[in-house]
Amino acid sequence: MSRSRRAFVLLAAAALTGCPSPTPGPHGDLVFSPAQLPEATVGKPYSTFIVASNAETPVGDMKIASGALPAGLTFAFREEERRGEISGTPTAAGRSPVTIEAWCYGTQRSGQTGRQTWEIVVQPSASETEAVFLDDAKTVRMDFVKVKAGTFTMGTKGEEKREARQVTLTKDFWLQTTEVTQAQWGALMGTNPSANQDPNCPVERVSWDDCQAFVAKLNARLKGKTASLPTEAEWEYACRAGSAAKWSFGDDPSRITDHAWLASNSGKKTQPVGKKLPNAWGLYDMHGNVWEWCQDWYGPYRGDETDPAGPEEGVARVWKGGSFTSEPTHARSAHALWCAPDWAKGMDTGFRVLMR
Ligand SMILES: [Ca+2]
Repeated sequence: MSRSRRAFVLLAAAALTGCPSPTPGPHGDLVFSPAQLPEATVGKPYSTFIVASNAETPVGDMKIASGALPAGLTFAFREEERRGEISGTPTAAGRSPVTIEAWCYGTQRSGQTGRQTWEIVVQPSASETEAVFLDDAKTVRMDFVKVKAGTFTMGTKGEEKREARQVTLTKDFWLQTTEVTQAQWGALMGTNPSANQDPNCPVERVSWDDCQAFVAKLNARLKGKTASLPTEAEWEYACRAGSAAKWSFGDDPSRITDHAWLASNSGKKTQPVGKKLPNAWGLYDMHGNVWEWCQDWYGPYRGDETDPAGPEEGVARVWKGGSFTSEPTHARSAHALWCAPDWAKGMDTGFRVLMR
């Protein structure tokens, strides 16, 4: 086997196994580094170089052969420096496998090609968290993350029955990082109405009225804070976590099963909370698993608003986020359904708690 042929086989093996690249020979080989890309963090600038040759085997070109970069990052071949660069500021947590292919040029290794696959991991940004214990022995806890006040576009232009509008939330709040679990429900209510019984799964078959009873019991335990359901605006703002895209991680539906339990991957039942990737603010299962009751009556938007709390009266309360029975489009950040507040038969309907 010729030397260049041997080098190519070694590179192909490295690409398949994810092993570190082979050591360059005396005339230079096409090599990739680093073997593993450093992790990125949402909201923090990211820059990493992919060098694909040593000095004696200049790289002629380099491109993404398959996969997609996390939202907010871009790939560029720096022709003058003969190397690839991934840079930008990630906007959503997640994992993205990406295969980069390089070609070399010049007399020694002309036409040599190599590929390597990396997994780019983007972690959520560091955030303020708080735990609330639901029993005196401190065995059952609810976790909350601080959501800072801000302005966002609520709804999606042209895709919802209600026109998109600008909404400003003037007060910080704390939102539960997961849906309320059956263990949490049981600790305060002493019951478990759920169809799919599992303490780590979200409680379901709860009406909006039942949620108010849970919140009242929680408020009796809280000191210095008040719990409620989130308004639809608060829920959607937290779900988006700074993203204007269809889902918190972007517009690519092929990535949704990293973030959500939907009809395609749930096995037709609820799943334990917090097992999929969180959004950029550290909130889990905002897309999928169970629909989440919001505080508001469902109704038309009233144009741009500050701290909107929905219509003053109505017949149905808002559901957000889609469930384990949903298609991706029904799990979009902007999408909403509605239901009578005393309806408690939804095997895919639960909630999460807001505190301020
Ligand atoms: Ca959910």
